[in-house]
Amino acid sequence: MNQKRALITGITGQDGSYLAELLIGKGYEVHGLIRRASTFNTSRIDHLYVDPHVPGASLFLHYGDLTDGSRLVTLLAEIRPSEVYNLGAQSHVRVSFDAPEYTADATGVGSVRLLEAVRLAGIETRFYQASSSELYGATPPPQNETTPFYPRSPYGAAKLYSFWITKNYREAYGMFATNGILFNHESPRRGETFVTRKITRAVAAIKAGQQDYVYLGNLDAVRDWGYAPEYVEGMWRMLQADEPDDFVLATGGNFTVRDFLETAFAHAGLNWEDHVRFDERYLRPTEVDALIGDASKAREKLGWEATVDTAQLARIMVDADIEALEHEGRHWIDKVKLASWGTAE
Ligand code: NDP
Ligand code: GDR
Repeated sequence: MNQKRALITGITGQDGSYLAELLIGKGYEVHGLIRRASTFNTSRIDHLYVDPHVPGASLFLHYGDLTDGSRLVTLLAEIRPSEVYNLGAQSHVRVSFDAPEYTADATGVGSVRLLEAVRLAGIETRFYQASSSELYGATPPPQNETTPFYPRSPYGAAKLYSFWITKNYREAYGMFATNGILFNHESPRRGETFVTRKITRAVAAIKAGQQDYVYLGNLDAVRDWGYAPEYVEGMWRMLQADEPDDFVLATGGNFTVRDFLETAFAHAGLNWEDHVRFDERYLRPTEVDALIGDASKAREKLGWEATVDTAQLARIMVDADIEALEHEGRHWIDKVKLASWGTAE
C-alpha cells in the first residue's frame, strides 16, 4: 500500500501540532509549512521532529508563507500530497481589528493561493479548509451547516471568503475540497492570548503566588469550547469521507467566559472574583455574543462526537498550566509578565 502524504499549513499552531501527531500515528508522511522567523517557532512540534536524514523520518518542514503564492505552487508540485490541510491563518479575532489588511491577505486570500497551487500543480489531492464558527457572528444559536453567516470581524470576513472559495473550487473544478466549520477548541497548547489559556495560565501563576490579577474584557460572551485533539480527528475524518462537504464540529455546550473563570479558578481552590479585573482594551469593536454548535451532521455522516465538555477542558488546562509552572519555574513566570504587558490581545 502507498504511504499517504499530507501537507499541513499552520503546523506550528495548536491544531497543526495535534494533527501532525495524529497523522504520523496513522503512518502518514507529514509535510509542514513553517514561516521563517529569527527565533525558532516550532516548540509545539519539536517532540515529533527527527533528522530527515534518518531512514523512516516522517515529518518534513518547508519554509513558506500563505502570502507567497509562487512558493506554494513549487511546494505542491514537489511534495504532491494526497491530503492538504489549510490551518495557517492570522487566527486572533481581536488582533484582526488592528491588522485587517494582513488578516485578509493571510486568512482570506491565502486560501485561494493554496487552492490555485493545487490546481496549477495538477495533482489529485483532498483539501481541508479550517473554517470557523466566527462565520455565524451575529446570527443567534444554535448554529449548524444551514445557518446564515454574519461575520463580525475582519477575521470572520476573511474566513467567509475562504469558506466560499473552497466551495467554489469544489463546484467549479470537481476538487475534493471540504470546509470544517469548527467551534472554539482549546488545549494546553492553546495560544497564550486566547481567553481560555489566558485564564488557565493566570490561575497557575496566582496559585503560585506570582501574580494577583488577570485583566479581561467581556465576560458575558457565550462559547462552545471543546478539546482540540478531538477536533483534529474530525478534520481527518472529513477527508476520508466519500464526498467533499461542509461539517460543523462542536460540543453543543454553552459556557460564558464568566462560567469558564469560575470553573478554572475553583479547580485550583481560588475565587475568581478576587482576581479578575476589567480592561477595555480587550473588548472588540463588534462582539460575537453567542456561539453554540449543532454537530448532528458530523455525528451522522462521520461518526464524530465530542466527548470532553467545557468544564473538563478547563480542568485539563488548569492542571497542565500548574504543572508547566512547577517545571519551568522562574523563566516561565517572566514570560507571563511579559505577555501581560502586551496590548490588544
Ligand atoms: P494558531 O493561531 O495556534 O496557529 C496558526 C498557525 O498559522 C500557526 O502555525 C502560524 O504560524 C500559521 N500562520 C500564521 N500566518 C501565516 C502565514 N501568513 N502563512 C503561513 N502560516 C501562517 O491557530 P489554531 O491552531 O488554533 O487554529 C488553526 C486554524 O483553525 C486557523 O486557521 C484558525 O483560524 C482556525 N480555527 C481555529 C479554531 C480554534 O478554536 N482553535 C476554531 C475555528 C477555526 P506561526 O507559528 O509562525 O505563527
Ligand atoms: P474567539 O476566541 O474570539 O472566540 O476566537 P478568544 O478566546 O479570543 O475570545 C473568546 C471570547 O472571550 C472574550 N474575552 C477575551 N478574549 C481574549 N482573547 N482576551 C481577553 O482578555 C478577553 N476577555 C474576554 C472575547 O471578547 C470573546 O467573546 C477563537 C479563535 O481561535 C478563532 O481563530 C476561531 O475561529 C474562533 O475561536 C472559533
